[in-house]
Amino acid sequence: MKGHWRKAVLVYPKFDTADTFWSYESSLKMYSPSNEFGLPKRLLPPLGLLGLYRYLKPYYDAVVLIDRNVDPRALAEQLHGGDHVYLGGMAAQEKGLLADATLAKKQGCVVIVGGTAISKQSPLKGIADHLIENEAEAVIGELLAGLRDGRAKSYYQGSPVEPENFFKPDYSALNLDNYVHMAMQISRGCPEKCEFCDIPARFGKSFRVTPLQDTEASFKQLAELGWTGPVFIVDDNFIGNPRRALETLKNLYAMGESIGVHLPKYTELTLRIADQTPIMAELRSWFRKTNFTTSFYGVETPNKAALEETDKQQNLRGDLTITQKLRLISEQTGSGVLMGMIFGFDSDSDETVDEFITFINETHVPIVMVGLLNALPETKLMARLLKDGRLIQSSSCNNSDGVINFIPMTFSIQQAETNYLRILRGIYEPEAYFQRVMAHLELFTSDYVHKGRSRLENGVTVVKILTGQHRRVFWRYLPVAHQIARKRQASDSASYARLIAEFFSLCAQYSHFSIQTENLAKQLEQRHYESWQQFSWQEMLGLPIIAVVLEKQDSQSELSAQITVELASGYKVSGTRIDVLRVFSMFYLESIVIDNKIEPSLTLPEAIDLEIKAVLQVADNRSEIVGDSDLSAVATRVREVWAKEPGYLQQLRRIIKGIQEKVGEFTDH
Ligand code: B12
Ligand code: SF4
Repeated sequence: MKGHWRKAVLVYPKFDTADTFWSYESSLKMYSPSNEFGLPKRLLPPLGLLGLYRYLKPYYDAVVLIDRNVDPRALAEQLHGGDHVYLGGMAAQEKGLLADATLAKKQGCVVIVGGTAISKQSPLKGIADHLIENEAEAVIGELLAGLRDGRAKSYYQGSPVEPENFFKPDYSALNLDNYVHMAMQISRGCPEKCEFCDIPARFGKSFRVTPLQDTEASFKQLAELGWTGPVFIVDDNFIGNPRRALETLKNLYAMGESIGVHLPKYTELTLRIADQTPIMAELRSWFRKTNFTTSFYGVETPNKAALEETDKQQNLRGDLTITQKLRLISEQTGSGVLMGMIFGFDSDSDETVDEFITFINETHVPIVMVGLLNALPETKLMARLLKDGRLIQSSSCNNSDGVINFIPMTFSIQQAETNYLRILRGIYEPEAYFQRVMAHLELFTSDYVHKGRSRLENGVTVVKILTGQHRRVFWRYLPVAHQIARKRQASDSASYARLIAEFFSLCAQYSHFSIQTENLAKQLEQRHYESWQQFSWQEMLGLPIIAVVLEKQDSQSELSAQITVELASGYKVSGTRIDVLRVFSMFYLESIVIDNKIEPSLTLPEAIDLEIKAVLQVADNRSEIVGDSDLSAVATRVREVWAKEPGYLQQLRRIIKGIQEKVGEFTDH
C-alpha cells in the first residue's frame, strides 16, 4: 500500500474574515514572539487535518500539511507534484475553501474536501471532486479505495464512529511554534438537546471517549515536541457523561504525573458542573487538580422563558441562579469562565436587552461570546422556523457577524441587529469590561502551573500592550489589578506575577473585542433594510394580506393547493394552503391559550384540539387564504400529519409555557 501515490497536500484555508470572536486577530498581534514567517501566531492548529495526516501517511510517499493562516507562501508552488489535495475547514472558511479548491483544480489535482463546512447545500459541490460530510473516519477507506479504482463517489456522508477509529493526531505535521495553544479531542458527541445546536446532529448524541492509550500518546508526543503551553480539549461537552468525565480527569492527572507536567487546559461543558450532586462536586475538585485554567460554558441567556423555549434544561436546574453557579465554578475549580451567549430567542424582546447586558456585567466573566441566534442546518430550530415561514436565508455560521437568518418574534431584523450592537457595546465598554476583569482576578486561581514563556517574550508582549491603541485604558486599570494581586499574593511571588499576566492577557483581548465591536458598528451603518425587515414576526402576522396567488390553477379549492400570500410589508409566505393557515395560527394561539387558561401539561388530544381551534380561527378571520376550499380536512391533517412531527407535544407545551410566563410578567407589573 505504501507509496501507492506520490504526494498528498492537506490545506487549511484562510478564514474569510478576521471579524470573528475567536480569531483574536488584534490580541494575537501583540503576542510575542511571532511565527516562523514573522506573522502573528494563530490560536490553535487544525486538529481534524492533524488526524487525517497520520491516517494518510501510509498511502503516499509524502504528505504535507499547510495552514494558510500561518504560512504566507504561494499555495500554487506547494501543490506542485501533489496527486490529491485534501482541504478541510469550517463554514467561516468557505470563501477560502472555494478559492483553494479552484486553484488546485486548475493545477490538475484531485480535490477532496471535508470538515464542518460541508453540508448537502455546499457550493463546493460544483468544484471539488469529492466531499465528505461530518466524521470522516467511517468513509475515508471507501474514498481511498474509490480513488484507486476510479469509482470514488462525489459525496460521502460520514457518521459517528467507534472511538477506537477516531483519527489520531500527529502533531509533528506542523511547526507548533506557530500556535499559542494546542488542541486535543478526548470525547465527541453531546446528549443534550438544545434546539439551536447542530452538534448532536453532526457528532451524535452518544458520548464517545477516545481510548486512553491514544490520549496518552498525544500528550506524550506533545511533550516530546517540547510543548509546554495550554491545551484546548475541544470536546463538545466534556461532562456529557459525568462518570466517564471523572475517569478522564483521573487519567489526565496520572498522565500529567508521568510526563512530569500538568499542562494548563481548558474545555467546553455545561452548567451541570455546578449542580449540587456528589459527582459534580468531585468533578469540580478534579478540574482544579488537573490544571484546567478556564472553560467555556453555554450560558446562552438569563431569560428563563428563552431557556425553556430552546430546551436548555441544564441551565434551569437547582436552586442557584446562573450567576451564583458561575461563581461557584470559579471558587471550586479555581478556573476562569468563558461564556457563550445568544440573543434573539422568541422570548427575547427589546426590553430583555438591558437585562442581558446587566446580567453579563454582574458576573465575574470578562470574555463573553455573544451571537445573534441563527438557524443552522439539521437543527430543530431550523425545522421549526421553516415550518413557520420565518427562515429567510442560510446562516454564515459566523455567529459574530451580527446577522440573523430568520424573522425574530418580537422585534424586526433591523432591530435585532441594532440590539446586538447595543449588547456588544454594553459589555465591551471599558468600565464594564474591566469591572468584570477585576472580579475575575479576585477569584482566579493563582497557583496553576504554566511554564513555557520566557521573561523576555512576556516583556515584549507587555510593552506592545502598554504602548498600543488602548494603552490609556490599560494604564488606568493596571493599579487596580496590582492592588488585587497584592492583596492576594506577595508582590515578589510567582502567583502575583501570574495574576498580573492574566490582567495583561485580558487587556490584549479587550483590544480585539473593542475593535471588532466598532467594525460591526461600521458595517451596520451601511446595511440597507427592506421594509419587511422592519417588522417583527408578531407584527407581520397581524398585517393585512394584499395578495394571495394560487401557484397552479387546477387545484383551486383544495387545502393542499400551493399558494403564496403577500403581506402589506412585502413579505411573502409560500406553501400549501393548510400550511399557510398553520403559519398564521400562531397569531391566534396566544389568545386561545389565555382565554381558555390552557396549561402546559396538556395531553396530546388536547394539543390537537387546540391546534385545530387556532387554524379554524385563521380560516374565519383570514378567509382570503382559504378561498372556497373545504375545511373539513383540517382536523384530519392536524391528527395525521402535524401531531406526528417529532417533539410535537413538547414544542406546543413549551410555547404555552412561554405564553404563560409572558402573561405572568404582564400581570406582575
Ligand atoms: C476547536 C474549534 C475551534 C477553534 C479552531 C481551531 C482552528 N484550527 O482554527 C477555535 C476556538 C479558534 C474556533 C473558532 C471558531 N469557530 Co469553532 N469549533 C471548534 C470545535 C469546538 C472543535 C473542532 C475540532 O477540532 N474538532 C475535532 C476534529 C477532530 O474534528 P473536525 O475538525 O470536525 O474534523 C473531523 C471531520 O470534520 C473531518 N475533517 C475535517 N477536515 C477534513 C478534511 C478532509 C479533506 C476530510 C476528508 C475530512 C475532514 O475529519 C475529522 C474526523 O472526523 C468545533 C465544534 C465541533 N465539535 O466541531 C467548533 C466549530 C467548528 N466552530 C464553529 C464556529 C462557528 C467558529 C467561529 C466562527 C466562532 C466565532 N464566531 O468566532 C470561529 C472562527 C475561527 C476564526 N479563526 O475566526 C462552528 C462551525 C459551524 C460550521 N458549520 O462550520 C463549530 C462546528 C461549532 C458549532 N457547532 O457552532 N473553533
Ligand atoms: S449547545 Fe452544548 S449542551 Fe447544547 S446540544 Fe450543543 S453541545 Fe450540547
